[in-house]
Amino acid sequence: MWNRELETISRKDLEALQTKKLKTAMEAAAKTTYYSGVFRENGIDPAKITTLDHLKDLPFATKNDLRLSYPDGMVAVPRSEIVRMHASSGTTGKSTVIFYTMNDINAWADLLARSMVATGTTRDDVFQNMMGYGLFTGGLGLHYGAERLGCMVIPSASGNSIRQIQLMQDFGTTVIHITPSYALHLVEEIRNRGIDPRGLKVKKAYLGAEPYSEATRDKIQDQWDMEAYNSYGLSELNGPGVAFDCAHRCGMHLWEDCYYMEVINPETGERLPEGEEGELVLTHLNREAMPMLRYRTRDLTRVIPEPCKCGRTHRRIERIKGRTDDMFIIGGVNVFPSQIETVLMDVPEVGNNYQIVLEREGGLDRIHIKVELRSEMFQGDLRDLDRLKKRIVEQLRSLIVVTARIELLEPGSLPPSTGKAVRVVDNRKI
Ligand code: DLL
Repeated sequence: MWNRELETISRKDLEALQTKKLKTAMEAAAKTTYYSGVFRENGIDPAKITTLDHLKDLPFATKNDLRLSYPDGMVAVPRSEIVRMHASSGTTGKSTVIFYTMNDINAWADLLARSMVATGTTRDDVFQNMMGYGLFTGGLGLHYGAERLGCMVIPSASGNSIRQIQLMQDFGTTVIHITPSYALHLVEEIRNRGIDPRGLKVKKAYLGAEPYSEATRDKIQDQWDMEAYNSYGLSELNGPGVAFDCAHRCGMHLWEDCYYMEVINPETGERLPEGEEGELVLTHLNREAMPMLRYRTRDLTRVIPEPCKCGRTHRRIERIKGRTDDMFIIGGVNVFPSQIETVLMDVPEVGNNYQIVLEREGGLDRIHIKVELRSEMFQGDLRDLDRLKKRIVEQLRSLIVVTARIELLEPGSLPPSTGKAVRVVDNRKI
């Protein structure tokens, strides 16, 4: 284990540690514009926090609160203390931006080194990091963890399959970090080049950043002849390293010395008994730059109450079952249908109805948008339609970072909406 004392801490001592840390976290939060307002409105005094139960009086924080607090309404330290920022993928910038102090980066790297060790990775491994290094947290998050552990890191980032394959072959990569959809695609690319993926040295994959099923994990493991470990995290709570499979691969240990978890009924907001499925709510227990208390992740899961065979006392959560909002993840990019709608409705030629269809082709996610145009558009030149299509594709690419296939339709072509419109049809088998 990376830190045996912390990873096998008794539940009683863990609770005492969490309580102590919660008090500090709330005192830090009080320095932010956002939380000082929330505390004042709800009559909360961080100095009086003596049990974890006190957290119940605090309203939940949401992605929208982060957006409204942009850029620094949730920041608790002076700008000179901040050493890095990240932003959630697939957004236009003015949304969820996360800041870190040097201590935050160190604590985060430590959690990832701990997670990697839990899967059996050692300093002898060659770690190829195929996650985005841009504003996304996936790349740098694991990068620093792997370096801390002492692996040789290949910071290859996502995409460019030919180079990925070459790197794996030339440097004998043993562990990869990759989205499940890219793992499915890359294995095809490897086979297309006449290479047997099972002959490569890759023995482990860390899969995360998007939902996938147990069947997909099995398929990936089988095609690559390796072990796949589930990794969960979200930008608002640092990024990856919130919860990670251990060597037993039977649910992800949520690192409870750093994150306090609650599972709530998404309709009523009430806390559910342990083991019941609901929405995960997380409190970061030791972040300096950007304290985050009772954050509604919108992710559905349940706590596995039984102890794990590995001996770690931090409870496990099950694979994420879905979300309580309409966000979907396409090729690792988080997209809200409303973002697409905003782009479409900004185009004067666009009519009233549209549909987003998600497909998986050759292991890659594709987004296909069917758009009804206003009737007068069909009296003009075909070239105009072509130009319009290109304009919509460009707008979507620059504003939401997705490349969509656009199909322009005459009015009335799509099923009319009677009640709640079905805007997204997900044909991917995930
Ligand atoms: O996806 C952080 C991350 C990077 C996690 C690399 C794991 C590996 P965001 O872009 O903010 O951050 O997206 C967070 O992605 O709320 C979930 O809905 C989804 N998600 C992340 N990991 C998993 C997983 C990163 N293992 C959102 N299974 C989260 C299912 C996942 N969904």
